[in-house]
Amino acid sequence: MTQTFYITTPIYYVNDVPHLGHAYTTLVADTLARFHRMRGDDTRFLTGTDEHGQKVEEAAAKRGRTPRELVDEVAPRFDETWKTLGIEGYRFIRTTDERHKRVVQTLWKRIRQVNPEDLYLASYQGWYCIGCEAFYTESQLARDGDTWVCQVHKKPVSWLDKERSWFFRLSRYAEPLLRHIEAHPDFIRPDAYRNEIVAFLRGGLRDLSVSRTSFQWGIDVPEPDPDGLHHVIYVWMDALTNYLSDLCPADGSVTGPDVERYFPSVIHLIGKDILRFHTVYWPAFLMAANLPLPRGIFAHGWWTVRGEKISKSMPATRIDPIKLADALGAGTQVPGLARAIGVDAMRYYLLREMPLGNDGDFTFESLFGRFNAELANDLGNLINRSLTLIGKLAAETPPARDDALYREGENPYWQIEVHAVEACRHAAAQFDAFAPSRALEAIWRFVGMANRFIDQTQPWVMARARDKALGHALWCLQASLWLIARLIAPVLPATSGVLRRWIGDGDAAMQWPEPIEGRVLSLAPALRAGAASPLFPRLDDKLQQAILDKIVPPDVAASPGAPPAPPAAEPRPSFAPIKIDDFGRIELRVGTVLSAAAVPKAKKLLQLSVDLGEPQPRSIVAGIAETYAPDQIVGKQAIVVANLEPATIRGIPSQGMLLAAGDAQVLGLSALDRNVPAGTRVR
Ligand code: ME8
Repeated sequence: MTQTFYITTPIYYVNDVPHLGHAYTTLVADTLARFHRMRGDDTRFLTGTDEHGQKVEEAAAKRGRTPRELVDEVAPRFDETWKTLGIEGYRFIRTTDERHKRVVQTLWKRIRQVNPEDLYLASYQGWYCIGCEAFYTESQLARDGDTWVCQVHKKPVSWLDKERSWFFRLSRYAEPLLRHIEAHPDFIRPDAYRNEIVAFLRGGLRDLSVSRTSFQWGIDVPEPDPDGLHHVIYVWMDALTNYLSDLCPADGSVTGPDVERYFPSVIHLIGKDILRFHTVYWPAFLMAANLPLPRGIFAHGWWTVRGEKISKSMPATRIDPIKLADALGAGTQVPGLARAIGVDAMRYYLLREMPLGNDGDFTFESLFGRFNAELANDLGNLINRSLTLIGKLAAETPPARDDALYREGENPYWQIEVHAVEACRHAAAQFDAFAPSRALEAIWRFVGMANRFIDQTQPWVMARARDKALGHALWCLQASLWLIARLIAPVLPATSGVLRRWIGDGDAAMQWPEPIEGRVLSLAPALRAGAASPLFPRLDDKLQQAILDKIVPPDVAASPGAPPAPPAAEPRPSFAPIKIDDFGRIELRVGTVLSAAAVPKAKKLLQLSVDLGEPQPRSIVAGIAETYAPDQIVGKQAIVVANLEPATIRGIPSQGMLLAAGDAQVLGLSALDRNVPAGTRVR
C-alpha cells in the first residue's frame, strides 16, 4: 500500500550563506526522501529560506543593502548549494513568496475567528535575542559582567522596552499539548527531547508576544491597531507556517487537497536548537486555529568543531560543504564525477558518524579514518575485486545461478543470501526509524560479508581447479553488487549510479529490494558486468594534507578554534598495565542528567542532578561548564564513576564523577551509541 511521506527541513535564515550544519539537515532529509521514494511512497520534501525579521533586516543594513536585495541575493544561494550537492526532488519555499504571506495572514485571521481571545493587545517588556529571534527571561540567559548574554549565540541580548504588541495566549495550551504528546508518543523524537519538552510544559507556559512594531521587515498583521501602529507578525509565527503554506492553494486558504493529503503525515526534521518553536509554539498555533497537527518532530544534535557548535557567527567552525565535497572527491578516477563522489563521501561520513539525535564532533581524523577504512577498503575494494574477478573469469565461466547450490545449507553461497536478506530488512527498518547511521552499519555488515565470501571461495583457485561452482560464485558476487547498489542509493546516490553502470544494470526506477520467501539475490536481473575504476582511492598523508589545505584557511588554521588536523605520528604513550581485578573495582554506571546549573563564581563547574537508576538522583559537580551550557547537557547520558569517594566542592556535595574526553580542557562527554536505562553497568 502506498504511504505518504512528507519531510521538511528548517527554513534557513538568509543572513549568511549555507554551512555544513545546514547541509547536514538537508542531506539527512534527502536521504530519507530517497529511501521512501524507492519504497514507492508518495514522497514530498520541503526546504527553503526564512527571510523576514529583525536579524535579516540588520544583516542587510550592515551590508548597506535593503532587506529585499539581501534576501533575493542569498536565498538562491541556498537553492544552488542544494542543487550542487545533488539534493533531489525537493520543493523550495521562500517566506517572501506571496502565497506564503497570504497563508500566514489567513492563519492569523482563523485564530481570531475560532478563538478570538487567543490574540490580544498588550505591551511587552523584556530581553530579546536577535540571533535566535526569541524572547528570554533572565533565568534562561547567562551573565557576563553586567550584561545578559544569550546562551546559544554568546552575544548580549537587547532590551525591548514596553513595545506594544499582539500576544498569543500560549498559556492555555500547556495542558492540551501534554495530552497530545502523551497520546502520540512519537510526536517528539528522540525520547530525550520529548522528556525535555514534557518537563518544560509541566512548568507552565507564558503568553507569547507575536507582533513587533519597532521594525517593518515582515508580514503585516491583518487587522488595524486602534492607535494606528504598524505591526508585523513575529518571525517565528511567519516562518513555522511555511510547512503548511507550501501545501495551500494560491488564494491563501489553509485547506485544500495537498494539505489533506500531506500535512497529517509531515515530519519536521530540525536541529535541537529550535525544538521549542516546533514542539510548543507551532502545534499551539495550529490548535488555536483548529487545524490538524503534524505527525511528528524529529530533532537532531549539533555538529561541533572542537566542542564549538558549527555556526555562522564562529568563522573557525564554518566548513563550506561544497569545498569539502570537492576536496574529498579530487582523487576519484571516475571521469566527470569527482564532485558527486566527493559529495557521497561527505554524506557517508555525516550520516554514519553521528547517530541522528546525538551531537557529534567533526574531526578530520575521523573523516579520513572512515574514508579509508569504510569507503576505500570495505566498499571500494569489494567493487574492484569483484569486477576484476568477473572480468577475468567470465569469458570462460560466465556468472550463472545454479539452483542446486542456491539452497538453504551451511555453505558460503547460502550464507551470503542470509546476510543479504538481513541487510535489506535491517537497513529498511533503520531508515524507517530515522536511524541512517544504523542502516549504514547493517549495509556495511553485508559489504564485509561479501568481502569474506571472496576470501572463502577464492574464485581464482576455483577457476584453476575447474570447479563447477565457479559460475554460481561469480553470480553471487554480481548479485551482491546489484543489491549493494540499491541499499546504498539513499546515502550514496552517485556511487550507486556508477556501480549500476559498471554491472550493466539499466534499471533507472530503482526500487528498494524486498526479499521474497527469504531470498533477495534472486531478484537481480541478468547483468553484464564491465570494468571498474578506483572510486575512493585511499587518502595517504599527502592527500590528507592537501584536503586540509583546501578546507582550512591558513588564518583559521592558526587560531585556537580551528578544525583539528590529524595528529602527527607520535609514539604511543606507554601505560602501566593493570589487572582486570583492578578495573573491576571501579563501578561504572550510565547516568542521565536530569538538571544542571552553573556554580556561582566557578567558571568551570556545573552542578548536576544525575539519575543512576537509584531511588534518589545524585548531586555531581563536574568541571565541564566551559564546554557545556546547562541546557545543552540536560537529557544527555554519560558514564559515571559511581563508587568514587563523595566530596564537597564549593559547598556542594559531589557523589560521583562524569567521564569526559580531554586533558586540560573537556572536549566531549563519554558517549553511548544509544540511550540505555539509567544505572546500567558499564564494563
Ligand atoms: O533557525 N549542527 O535557521 P538557521 C547541526 N530560520 N545542524 C545545524 C548546525 C550544526 N552545527 N547549525 C545549523 C533557523 N544547523 C530558523 C528556522 S524553521 C521554521 C525556521 C541546522 O539558519 C539545524 O537544522 O539558524 C538547525 O536547526 C538549523 O540549521 C538552523 O538554521
